Amino acid sequence: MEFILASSNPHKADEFNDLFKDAPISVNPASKKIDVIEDGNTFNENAFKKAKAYYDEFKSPALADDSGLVVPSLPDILGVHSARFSPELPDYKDKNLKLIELIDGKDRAAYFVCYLCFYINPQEVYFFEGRVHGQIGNELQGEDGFGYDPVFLPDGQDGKSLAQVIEWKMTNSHRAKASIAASNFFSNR
Ligand code: ITT
Repeated sequence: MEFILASSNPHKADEFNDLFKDAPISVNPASKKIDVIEDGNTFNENAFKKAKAYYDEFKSPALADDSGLVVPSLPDILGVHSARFSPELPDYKDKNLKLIELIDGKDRAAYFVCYLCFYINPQEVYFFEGRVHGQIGNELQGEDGFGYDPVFLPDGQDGKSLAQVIEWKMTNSHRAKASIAASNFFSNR
Protein backbone atom coordinates (compact mmCIF):
# COMPACT_ATOMS: atom_id res chain seq x y z
CA MET A 1 0.00 0.00 0.00
CA GLU A 2 1.24 3.48 -0.84
CA PHE A 3 0.84 6.41 1.53
CA ILE A 4 1.72 10.08 1.28
CA LEU A 5 3.59 11.25 4.36
CA ALA A 6 1.55 14.01 6.04
CA SER A 7 4.55 15.58 7.77
CA SER A 8 6.93 18.42 7.17
CA ASN A 9 9.54 17.01 9.56
CA PRO A 10 12.35 15.58 7.37
CA HIS A 11 13.73 13.54 10.30
CA LYS A 12 10.48 11.61 10.55
CA ALA A 13 10.60 10.93 6.78
CA ASP A 14 14.15 9.52 7.14
CA GLU A 15 13.08 7.28 10.02
CA PHE A 16 10.01 5.99 8.13
CA ASN A 17 12.11 5.16 5.05
CA ASP A 18 14.16 2.90 7.25
CA LEU A 19 11.32 1.57 9.39
CA PHE A 20 9.14 0.55 6.45
CA LYS A 21 11.89 -0.68 4.13
CA ASP A 22 10.81 -4.35 4.38
CA ALA A 23 7.14 -3.66 5.08
CA PRO A 24 4.12 -3.92 2.79
CA ILE A 25 3.83 -0.15 3.16
CA SER A 26 5.55 2.45 1.05
CA VAL A 27 5.66 6.03 2.29
CA ASN A 28 6.26 8.85 -0.17
CA PRO A 29 6.85 12.55 0.43
CA ALA A 30 4.01 14.93 -0.43
CA SER A 31 4.58 17.23 -3.41
CA LYS A 32 3.69 20.21 -1.28
CA LYS A 33 3.34 21.03 2.40
CA ILE A 34 -0.16 21.50 3.80
CA ASP A 35 -0.49 23.71 6.87
CA VAL A 36 -2.53 21.98 9.54
CA ILE A 37 -3.43 23.66 12.83
CA GLU A 38 -2.58 21.11 15.51
CA ASP A 39 -5.06 22.24 18.13
CA GLY A 40 -6.32 18.80 19.20
CA ASN A 41 -6.23 17.79 22.86
CA THR A 42 -4.69 14.42 22.13
CA PHE A 43 -1.96 12.96 19.93
CA ASN A 44 -4.63 10.86 18.22
CA GLU A 45 -6.71 13.89 17.27
CA ASN A 46 -3.73 15.73 15.81
CA ALA A 47 -2.53 12.68 13.89
CA PHE A 48 -6.04 12.30 12.44
CA LYS A 49 -6.22 16.01 11.49
CA LYS A 50 -2.88 15.88 9.67
CA ALA A 51 -3.65 12.64 7.80
CA LYS A 52 -7.14 13.82 6.77
CA ALA A 53 -5.83 17.19 5.54
CA TYR A 54 -3.33 15.46 3.23
CA TYR A 55 -5.93 12.89 2.09
CA ASP A 56 -8.39 15.70 1.29
CA GLU A 57 -5.76 17.62 -0.68
CA PHE A 58 -4.16 14.75 -2.63
CA LYS A 59 -7.11 12.31 -2.72
CA SER A 60 -4.83 9.42 -1.83
CA PRO A 61 -4.04 7.46 1.33
CA ALA A 62 -2.02 9.43 3.86
CA LEU A 63 0.10 8.59 6.91
CA ALA A 64 0.53 11.10 9.74
CA ASP A 65 2.64 10.91 12.90
CA ASP A 66 1.88 12.93 15.98
CA SER A 67 4.50 12.44 18.62
CA GLY A 68 6.07 14.11 21.60
CA LEU A 69 7.88 13.87 24.88
CA VAL A 70 5.68 13.45 27.96
CA VAL A 71 7.16 14.53 31.32
CA PRO A 72 4.57 13.79 34.04
CA SER A 73 6.27 16.11 36.57
CA LEU A 74 5.85 19.00 34.09
CA PRO A 75 2.24 18.36 33.09
CA ASP A 76 1.56 21.76 31.53
CA ILE A 77 4.36 21.73 28.98
CA LEU A 78 5.59 19.36 26.25
CA GLY A 79 3.32 16.29 25.77
CA VAL A 80 0.84 17.00 22.99
CA HIS A 81 2.38 20.50 22.75
CA SER A 82 5.99 19.26 22.32
CA ALA A 83 6.44 20.94 18.94
CA ARG A 84 5.41 24.27 20.48
CA PHE A 85 7.51 24.17 23.69
CA SER A 86 9.35 27.50 24.26
CA PRO A 87 8.67 29.01 20.81
CA GLU A 88 11.00 31.90 21.69
CA LEU A 89 13.85 29.35 21.44
CA PRO A 90 13.79 28.04 17.86
CA ASP A 91 16.93 25.93 18.31
CA TYR A 92 16.36 22.49 19.89
CA LYS A 93 19.65 22.78 21.75
CA ASP A 94 18.18 25.73 23.69
CA LYS A 95 14.82 24.01 24.21
CA ASN A 96 16.64 21.01 25.67
CA LEU A 97 18.69 23.22 27.99
CA LYS A 98 15.49 24.93 29.12
CA LEU A 99 13.91 21.56 29.86
CA ILE A 100 16.96 20.57 31.97
CA GLU A 101 16.54 23.83 33.90
CA LEU A 102 12.79 23.28 34.47
CA ILE A 103 13.13 19.70 35.67
CA ASP A 104 15.74 20.50 38.31
CA GLY A 105 14.54 19.08 41.66
CA LYS A 106 11.58 17.25 40.08
CA ASP A 107 10.95 13.65 39.09
CA ARG A 108 12.90 13.08 35.85
CA ALA A 109 10.77 10.19 34.49
CA ALA A 110 9.60 10.77 30.93
CA TYR A 111 8.44 8.92 27.84
CA PHE A 112 8.18 9.51 24.14
CA VAL A 113 4.90 8.65 22.50
CA CYS A 114 4.02 8.26 18.83
CA TYR A 115 0.59 7.92 17.26
CA LEU A 116 0.40 6.95 13.63
CA CYS A 117 -2.79 7.56 11.67
CA PHE A 118 -3.20 5.69 8.38
CA TYR A 119 -6.05 7.43 6.55
CA ILE A 120 -6.93 5.16 3.63
CA ASN A 121 -10.30 6.78 2.92
CA PRO A 122 -13.05 8.29 5.11
CA GLN A 123 -14.41 4.80 5.89
CA GLU A 124 -11.07 3.23 6.67
CA VAL A 125 -8.73 4.86 9.18
CA TYR A 126 -6.25 3.00 11.44
CA PHE A 127 -4.23 4.16 14.46
CA PHE A 128 -1.12 2.64 16.02
CA GLU A 129 0.72 3.72 19.17
CA GLY A 130 4.23 3.25 20.50
CA ARG A 131 6.07 4.43 23.63
CA VAL A 132 9.59 4.38 25.00
CA HIS A 133 10.27 5.12 28.68
CA GLY A 134 13.28 6.77 30.27
CA GLN A 135 14.56 9.81 32.14
CA ILE A 136 15.50 13.40 31.37
CA GLY A 137 19.30 13.76 31.59
CA ASN A 138 21.37 16.47 33.26
CA GLU A 139 23.09 17.59 30.07
CA LEU A 140 22.87 17.24 26.30
CA GLN A 141 24.50 14.03 25.06
CA GLY A 142 25.11 12.93 21.45
CA GLU A 143 24.88 14.41 18.01
CA ASP A 144 22.56 12.01 16.15
CA GLY A 145 18.78 12.00 16.02
CA PHE A 146 16.71 15.15 16.36
CA GLY A 147 14.45 17.16 18.66
CA TYR A 148 14.61 16.00 22.28
CA ASP A 149 16.83 12.95 21.60
CA PRO A 150 20.00 14.41 23.27
CA VAL A 151 18.22 14.94 26.57
CA PHE A 152 16.28 11.66 26.78
CA LEU A 153 17.97 8.65 28.42
CA PRO A 154 16.00 5.52 27.51
CA ASP A 155 15.76 2.79 30.16
CA GLY A 156 18.34 0.01 29.84
CA GLN A 157 20.85 1.96 27.76
CA ASP A 158 23.50 2.68 30.46
CA GLY A 159 22.73 6.37 30.75
CA LYS A 160 23.22 7.05 27.04
CA SER A 161 20.81 9.40 25.30
CA LEU A 162 18.67 8.46 22.29
CA ALA A 163 21.04 10.62 20.22
CA GLN A 164 23.87 8.23 21.21
CA VAL A 165 22.07 4.94 20.47
CA ILE A 166 20.62 5.67 17.07
CA GLU A 167 20.72 2.02 15.88
CA TRP A 168 18.82 1.00 19.02
CA LYS A 169 16.38 3.87 18.40
CA MET A 170 15.57 2.47 14.95
CA THR A 171 14.11 -0.73 16.44
CA ASN A 172 12.98 0.34 19.93
CA SER A 173 11.70 3.89 19.79
CA HIS A 174 8.10 5.05 20.12
CA ARG A 175 8.02 5.49 16.32
CA ALA A 176 9.62 2.07 15.73
CA LYS A 177 7.08 0.31 17.98
CA ALA A 178 4.09 2.00 16.33
CA SER A 179 5.55 1.25 12.88
CA ILE A 180 6.16 -2.43 13.71
CA ALA A 181 2.54 -2.75 14.89
CA ALA A 182 1.37 -1.12 11.64
CA SER A 183 3.59 -3.37 9.49
CA ASN A 184 2.26 -6.49 11.22
CA PHE A 185 -1.32 -5.32 10.74
CA PHE A 186 -0.92 -4.48 7.05
CA SER A 187 1.01 -7.73 6.40
CA ASN A 188 -1.96 -9.76 7.68
CA ARG A 189 -4.73 -7.63 6.24
P1 ITT B 1 4.80 17.29 11.61
O1 ITT B 1 3.65 17.69 12.52
O2 ITT B 1 4.84 18.07 10.34
O3 ITT B 1 4.86 15.79 11.38
P2 ITT B 1 6.46 18.11 13.86
O4 ITT B 1 7.94 18.07 14.11
O5 ITT B 1 5.74 19.41 14.13
O6 ITT B 1 6.20 17.64 12.36
P3 ITT B 1 4.82 16.86 15.89
O7 ITT B 1 3.74 17.89 15.78
O8 ITT B 1 4.42 15.42 16.00
O9 ITT B 1 5.83 16.94 14.68
O10 ITT B 1 5.74 17.27 17.13
C1 ITT B 1 6.62 16.35 17.63
C2 ITT B 1 7.54 17.03 18.62
O11 ITT B 1 8.18 16.05 19.41
C3 ITT B 1 8.64 17.81 17.93
O12 ITT B 1 9.04 18.85 18.79
C4 ITT B 1 9.77 16.78 17.80
O13 ITT B 1 11.03 17.36 17.75
C5 ITT B 1 9.55 15.93 19.06
N1 ITT B 1 9.83 14.52 18.74
C6 ITT B 1 8.99 13.63 18.16
N2 ITT B 1 9.60 12.47 17.93
C7 ITT B 1 10.87 12.63 18.37
C8 ITT B 1 11.98 11.78 18.38
O14 ITT B 1 11.95 10.59 17.85
N3 ITT B 1 13.11 12.27 18.90
C9 ITT B 1 13.18 13.52 19.42
N4 ITT B 1 12.18 14.40 19.43
C10 ITT B 1 11.01 13.95 18.90
